[in-house]
Amino acid sequence: MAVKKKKASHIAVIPRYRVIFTVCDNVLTWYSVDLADGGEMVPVPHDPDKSLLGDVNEDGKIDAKDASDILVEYSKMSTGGVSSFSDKQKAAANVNGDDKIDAKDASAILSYYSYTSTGGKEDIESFLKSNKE
Ligand SMILES: [Ca+2]
Ligand SMILES: [Ca+2]
Repeated sequence: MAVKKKKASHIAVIPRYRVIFTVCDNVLTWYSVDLADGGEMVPVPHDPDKSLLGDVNEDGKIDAKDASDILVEYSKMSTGGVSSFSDKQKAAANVNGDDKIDAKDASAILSYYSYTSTGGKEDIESFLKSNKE
């Protein structure tokens, strides 16, 4: 029996980061693309079940959009609404590691975002650790 070639159902290109995501049978694969090197796609080892802490909307960046998604989710939950986050998004959203997704997580993401936009290089986990009050 011939093996059917699987087609990726989603391809997202994030030029700024030179990253391409493909989703094939619900498996997310990241490729880093070296534009200086003829645009060759190199798969990046990535565990599809592991979420990037703070990246709630899964676009590869931690920024104000993620914080705003958290606030929307938080207000939904606090008015008895149904969560629209996947388990992966919940894990990414709970940046301070308690068992709630709330305004504290959004504010931690915003501080981290302002840190990286002013040239901060630490990842969010070390950033939060060194900024714990
Ligand atoms: Ca994001
Ligand atoms: Ca939390």
